[in-house]
This record gives sequence, C-alpha cells and structure tokens, in this order.
Amino acid sequence: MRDDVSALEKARLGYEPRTPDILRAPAPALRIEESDPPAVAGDADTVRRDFPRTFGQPMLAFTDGAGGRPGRPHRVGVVLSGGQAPGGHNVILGLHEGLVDAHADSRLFGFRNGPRGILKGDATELTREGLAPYRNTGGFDLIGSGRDKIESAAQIEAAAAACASLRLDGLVVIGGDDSNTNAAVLAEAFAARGLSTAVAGVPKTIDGDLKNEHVEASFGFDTATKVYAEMIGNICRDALSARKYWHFVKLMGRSASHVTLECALATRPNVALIGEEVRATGATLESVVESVADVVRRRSEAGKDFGVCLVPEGLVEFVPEMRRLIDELNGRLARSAGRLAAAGGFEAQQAIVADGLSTEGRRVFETLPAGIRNQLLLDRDSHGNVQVSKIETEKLVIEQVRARLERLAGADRYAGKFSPQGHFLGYEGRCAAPSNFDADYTYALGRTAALLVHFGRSGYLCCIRGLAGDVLGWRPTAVPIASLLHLEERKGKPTPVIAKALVDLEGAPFRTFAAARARWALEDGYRYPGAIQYFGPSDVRDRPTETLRLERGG
Ligand code: FBP
Repeated sequence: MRDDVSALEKARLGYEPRTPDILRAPAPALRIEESDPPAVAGDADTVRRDFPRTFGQPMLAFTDGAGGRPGRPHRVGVVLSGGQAPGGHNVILGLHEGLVDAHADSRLFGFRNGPRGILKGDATELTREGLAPYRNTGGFDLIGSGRDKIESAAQIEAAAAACASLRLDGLVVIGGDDSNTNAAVLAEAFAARGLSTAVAGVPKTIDGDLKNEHVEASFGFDTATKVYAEMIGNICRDALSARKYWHFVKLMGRSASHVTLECALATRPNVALIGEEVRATGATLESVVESVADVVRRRSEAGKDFGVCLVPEGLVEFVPEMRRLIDELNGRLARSAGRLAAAGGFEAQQAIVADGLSTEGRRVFETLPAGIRNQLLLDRDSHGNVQVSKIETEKLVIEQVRARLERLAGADRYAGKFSPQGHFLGYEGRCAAPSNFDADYTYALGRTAALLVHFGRSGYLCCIRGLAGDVLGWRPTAVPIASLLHLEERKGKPTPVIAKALVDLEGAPFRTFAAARARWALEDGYRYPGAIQYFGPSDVRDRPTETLRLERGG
C-alpha cells in the first residue's frame, strides 16, 4: 500500500462494500429469471425498426438456485464515459470480483480515456493488485474518462474490431443517458455482426437525470449532493452569523434540477430556483428575477439583509425566452463559424451574432450583461449545445436582482443593503470518496454487470431495486436499454435516445419543497447536514438522499 495516503483513504481501502447475499454468490450458483418485456418509453415501431435484435427482450432478475450456467473464464472490457461521478472505481472493482468469483481465470481490460480508448483499441489489463489502491476511492483516474461518442458506421466498426481483437465476451459501459444509448447501439450492431460480445450499461451521473421506473437513482448523485449540501449548510450558517451577505450558489446539473432540489431539501435555503418549474410556468427571466428580489426585499424589511439562493446551472435553458435565444445562437454560430473565427475579440463576435438574431432574440441578448453574452458564444459541446457549466448563471441572477432592487429603491420600495456573493459547486463533488451508499451501490452494479456477461445477455442496463431500504434487501435486475429509448431531435433528425429524467413537479421531492419554501424564504430554518460520514450510527452513515427517500420510501 502507498504510505502517503490520508488516514481516511487508508480506512476506506479497508471498507468492504455491504452486499446483498444474492450478489455475493458466484455467478454459476445463480440463475436468471425472465419476466415480460417492459413497457416501451417511446415510439415502439421506430425503436423496433432500429433495434430489431435487442428490442422486446425480457426483464431480468437474478436468483439463487440450480440451473445456472457453469463458470468459464470471461474476457471483459470496461469503459468510463462522460463526467466523473463518485463510485466509478467500485463498479470496476465489483465487476472484476464478480468475474473472478465466477472463474479465477477471467480477465478484465479497461479502455483508457473513455470511448476514445475503444476506438483506438487502447486498453490496459486490470488486475486484483492493480485495483486494490482504488477501492472505495472517488475519481475516474484508474483508466480516465471522455466524452467521445461512438456513432458513425466507421466508429461502430472500429469498436467491433477492438472487442474482437481482445476476444471480449463482454463490454461494460459506465455512463449517463447518452453513453447508455451508445451501449444500446453497440449491442444491436454487435448482434447484427454475430459478434459474441455482450454489452451492458451501468447508470452513472451526478446530475441524477438517468432514472426511471427501473433505475431508482444514478450512482454518484448521493455523494455529490452530500458534498454540496455540506458546503451550502456551512454557507447558510455563515450568512446567519455575519448577517450581511446574500449568497447565490450555482449547482451542477446541466439538463435537470435534481441536484438543486436535493440540496434545497437537505439545507432549506431561502430561495431555490427549479428549472423545470420555470419552464412549466413559462416564466421570463425578468419574472424569475422579480421573485428572487421580492424575497430579498421582504427579508430586508424584517431586518435580514442576508440569505441563500440556489440556482441550477441549466436555469438559462429552462427560461423559454432564453431557450429560444440559445437555439437561435446555436444556429447562428454554426452558420457564421468562419466569420466569427476571423473576427477579433468578443465584441466583434457579439456584433456579428446580434446582427442575425430575430427582434425578440436580439432584445433578450442585449439585456444580458456582457460577460454572459460572451459565455453564450463559447464553444458548443459534441451535441452542439451550450456548455452551461461555463455560464456564470449565479452572476446573471445577482446582476439582474441588483438592478431590480435599484429600481425598487428608486421607487422607495426597498431600503436594504444588498451585498451578494457568488459560488459555483460542481467539480468539488464529482470525485469525492463515495459515501457508503454509493460505495455499496456501485459495487453491486459492478457485480450485476458481471452476471450479465456471465449469462451472455446483451443490451441491458444494470439496475438495483429497493435502494431506499437496507442494502441486504437490494435486488439486482436488468432492463433492456431499447425499452428506455424514445425519439428526440438530434442533429436535425428524430433519433432514439434514453429520455433524461427531469424534476417531476408532481413528485414527492418537489411537492415537499414547494410546500415548505414560503416558510424557508422568511425564516432562517437552515439545516446543516455536515460532512459525509463513513463511520458511526447507521442513520448518519447510511442515510440516502432526501430525493430517494421521498420517491421510494424507507
Ligand atoms: P455527465 O452527464 O456526463 O454525468 O456529466 C454531468 C456534469 O457533471 C454536469 O453536471 C456538468 O454540466 C458537466 O458534467 C460538466 O462537464 P465537463 O466535465 O465536461 O466540464
């Protein structure tokens, strides 16, 4: 063991993930139970047409008992895809231990730096000794990650060639909605080529937006939100102590506001903006700002020129007028790429872009602070979307609230002192040492992936059911990914993809928040969750997120 690890790291290296008995058993002692294919998320005919070999597969559960498959050595590849999430290393550990328990001669290969590693055939063998220092650690540094896609026919061919040359029985894709959509595409393509590599997916993302009837939570959400909630709780206490600052905290979650909602439930700030609600009410940026400024004003009248406001990073995309502007900008940027590259500096670029916008688009663009206008023009991601983590939404809200308060002050309706502080919490939580929940959950997911490979089942996403209850009662299952696909417009054409789960405004987490927020706005009822605990009483150490408890009971 390295002698320079921290005391906590050392202790965590010795932590044995708690595991339901069924997942402790070696694969040959288990058998698969099939049940009816699940209901299909989207347009069944289109998905059946595009996924003829993997569509309509049954749901799977694993039980003990005779009739299983005899153990044989498996060769498996694994890849980490997309943004980091706590617990990735434990998926790989669980996968390795599951494979080796099924047959001691099994071998695991890690593709380096995400899907790019598959395309280049860049893999490294992962052994028990090599994995040992990564037990219960955060990060994806064991093999790295990346955001490349495997989409084109040539890329799919390269992936098939890499799996064939390594003679893989299985390929495990650890990723979010897009990466698991990719896993479904690969499973279908491999089946069409008669390649015997079974493709399995594992649900990962701190954003919490890969969940559905079968997937109760994506891994990493628990740990990341606990890290953010600790910090927000500390900020709340600082605000209450100093009584002079308004803190605006932007939180990661590019397409959904689950992280913000969970942190609000955990810490009870004065304001939390939920993007999905903004969209549902059709609110303008101005009306969102007015609602925040109103809380600032009312607290000020009560002698409290301080408070805490949470802002989801994806907020701008939920405000309908901003969404329209961003769509216009995406098109404008794509069409004027050459002119923009030749223009010297942001001012010239802004002029070029503004020139081609609709009257409404130009109005909205010009009301934004210069810094935000610049950020809206930054490089797009591989889907052509704005990279919302680079937009300083908290500063946008601060500037607009300040302007609103100045107007109110001018009309003698506000006499307070507004001293804002901006924060962005995102990267701080993505590589934290996994909480017990995530350490156990990811290990169980890894062992479930090993079972899918052992039984030669391809095109499935690993699921663990009963997550809000005790670990020993968790149930490993698997859902065919094709059943989760629905049609979305991608690069101008309807494409089957896994639907992102947005905050459900009828769901218990949002309703709990909505019922309490008026009180939280004016009172100082903050909660201080403190740091993640790995030891101590179970209700402190193993407590799942508020979201999971409210959604799934327990
Ligand atoms: P995934 O969806 O890949 O899990 O990543 C989510 C996320 O952490 C978002 O919350 C954030 O907007 C984005 O990644 C940041 O991406 P990057 O790491 O490329 O800066």
